Parts: sequence; C-alpha cells; structure tokens
Amino acid sequence: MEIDVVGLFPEAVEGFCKIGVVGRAWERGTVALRFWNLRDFSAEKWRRVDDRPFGGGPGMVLMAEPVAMALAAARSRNPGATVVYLSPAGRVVDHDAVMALAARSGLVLLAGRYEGVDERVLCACVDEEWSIGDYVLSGGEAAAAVLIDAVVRQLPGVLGHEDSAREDSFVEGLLDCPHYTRPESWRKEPVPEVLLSGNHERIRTWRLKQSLGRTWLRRPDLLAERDLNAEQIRLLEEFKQEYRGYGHE
Ligand code: 9WO
Repeated sequence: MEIDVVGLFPEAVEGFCKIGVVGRAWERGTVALRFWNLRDFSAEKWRRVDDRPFGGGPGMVLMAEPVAMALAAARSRNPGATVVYLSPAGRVVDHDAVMALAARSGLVLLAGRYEGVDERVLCACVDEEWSIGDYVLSGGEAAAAVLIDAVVRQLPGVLGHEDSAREDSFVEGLLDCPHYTRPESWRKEPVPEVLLSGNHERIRTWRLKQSLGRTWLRRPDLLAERDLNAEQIRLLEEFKQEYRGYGHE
C-alpha cells in the first residue's frame, strides 16, 4: 500500500511514521510513505500558501492552487489512490472504516491548517473526508498520523503473527483486558495470581472475563451491538456478581 501525506508540517507525520509498527512496515516495504510540503508548491513570493478569508473573519485559509498542485504531485506517484481530507466535518473513523481504508490501493491524506482549505479545491480534488473524533485540532497532521497507524496495523503481515490483529479487542467489539509485567509485587500491589499460574485456559478465560466486564462498565454501547456466546454470557454474569459483591452498584 502507498500513502502520501500533504500538508504544511508533513515532517511531523513522517517522524511519527519512523517508529514502532509503522516504522517497521515502512522499512520492510509493506507500506510506502511519501511526504509533501505545501510550500514547495507555492507560486508566490516567500512560498506563501495561505491568505485572508473572503467575507472577512479571523485567521487564514489555505489557497486552492498550492493544494491542487501538491495533491496532483502526490497522485502522480500514487495513481488510483483515494484522496482523503482530515477534518472535524468528516465521517468519524471506526474499525470498519479502518478496514475499508486498508483495502484501498493507496491513500493521499490532506492535512489542513488555520481555518481550513479553499472549498473549491476540496470539491475538485478530495474524494472523502474523515475525522478521528468530534473535536477540533490545530491541524490535520495528528489525525493523519492516527489514521496511518490504524490502517498500517491492518495490512497483512504487519503485526507479526496474525493473531494480534484478531485479538485486538476492538475487532471482537470488546475493550482490552488489563495487562501486567514485572515486578510481581509493585508498591504492595500484586499481579493477579491466575496470570502466574501457567494454566493457559484459566488465563484465557480470565482475560475474556476482564474484557467483557470492562466493556460492560465503560462501554456498554459496544456490548449492546453484539451477540455474546454462552461462555461470554456466563463469564459476564460472573463478573457482574463479583463486582456487585464488592459493594458496587
Ligand atoms: C476549526 C474550527 C473552529 C470552530 C469550529 C469548527 C472548526 N473547524 C475547524 C477546522 O477544521 N480547522 C482546521 C484545522 C482546518 C482543517 C485542519 N484542521 C483540523 C483538522 N482541526 N481538526 C481537525 C481534525 C481532523 C480529523 N479529525 C478531527 C479533527
């Protein structure tokens, strides 16, 4: 898969893409990443790419021509790519959206700044608008980095043994279970003994029970969307009884 990032601070996204899972996928060639600075496509003095909004109002707006030229340059390297504008007005990304984007041949991600981008170039050159959540950021770069991370993780072979992707509890529609590592006792707090038992079946069911219980407590909306199997129903009931047994509501 090929991903191009276009914006005023592409180096911010590039730095993020050099580490961890995305960095390894880039090194291995599972994903090709390119970064384009809008200022390199300015025809104006001082590499200007923004100007005051028509109709008045605060801030500046990114001009259409540099954005169009940068997107064209990116698309010339990434033909057939979907051009995505990261914006609070976009459809909010969820797991299904990540999977759909990961199936595309390529993505060109446009990260805006200031008050936004001239609407005419958005209409002419952008295929889809996506948001990472209902809040306003200072620019689209952080959102582009989040989207790249979520999408690249889903590319074949990226997460080492494929199970990791499937076990990503969100794939199951459940929140993750708690995790522990050394020391066994930290500030007098122990690790749950089941995790030290070496009994893999006990550990599996404990982790599933914790995922179900956490989802029930923190994100009941996720539970409402899915059918639980007999084991999951039993484990969740056990969790609820134990939780109420501790005097919780
Ligand atoms: C600024 C603003 C202020 C009040 C109400 C709505 C607003 N929208 C914007 C806005 O979109 N400003 C931009 C900065 C221009 C486009 C890039 N920027 C941005 C992207 N802010 N927040 C995002 C973003 C992207 C993806 N997911 C969530 C937020």
